Amino acid sequence: MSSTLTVHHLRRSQSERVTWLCEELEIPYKLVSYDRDPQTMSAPEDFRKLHWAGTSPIIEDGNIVLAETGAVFEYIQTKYANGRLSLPPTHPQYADYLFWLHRANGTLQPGLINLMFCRINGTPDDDFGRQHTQKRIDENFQAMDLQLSRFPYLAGDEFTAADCMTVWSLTTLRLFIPYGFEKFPNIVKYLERISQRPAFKKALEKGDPGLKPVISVSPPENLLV
Ligand SMILES: N[C@@H](CCC(=O)N[C@@H](CS)C(=O)NCC(=O)O)C(=O)O
Repeated sequence: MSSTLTVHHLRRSQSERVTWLCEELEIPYKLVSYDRDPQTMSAPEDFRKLHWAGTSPIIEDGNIVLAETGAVFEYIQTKYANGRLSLPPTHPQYADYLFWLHRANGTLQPGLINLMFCRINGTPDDDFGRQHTQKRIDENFQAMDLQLSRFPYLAGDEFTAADCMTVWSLTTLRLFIPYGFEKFPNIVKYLERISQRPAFKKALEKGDPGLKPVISVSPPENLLV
């Protein structure tokens, strides 16, 4: 298959999900990588000027420039995947597929980022907003662990884009906010399985050379913020 797709990848960021998706789909793409500003951890100016959103991921395809992971996934899946890595509405696990595909960016990511800022700002543990967000995240991990005790992947028996969408929040994001999975053995086993996938390894090698997948039970020690 030919493609004119360029993935603009900010290292140590959630655009890891897009390079991984492309590797799983075996789509040809051009990868352009950028480093975060070491002081602010923001995207550099040459990345920010690609799209007003200035956030990673950003893709280019012909004269289209697109940001926002959910939109980028839908674009790639619709234009280049021909149904691969998604489940059709007739599939018995279609609803699970949709739920976990959207749960990652709709609830999990915003919650975890909120907790990251609480930590950076020194928000007290008993702050109402912090407690509320923590409860949501704990419930999410519990539900995810239960699902993964029944099935090998989030949508069920098949590996799908819902896995590509979610794993970053369970791995590399932990370099920014330390949380462990001591209470969630099925998430840990799932991450071990995922880390063995050739496309996952390839995406990390290409986009974030030297980054060891953060799949440990306990939080990583060398945080980036
Ligand atoms: N909801 C957005 C969030 C994107 C986002 O915040 N990306 C972070 C990287 S993990 C970013 O670009 N940070 C650098 C910056 O804001 O300068 C998406 O899924 O694309």
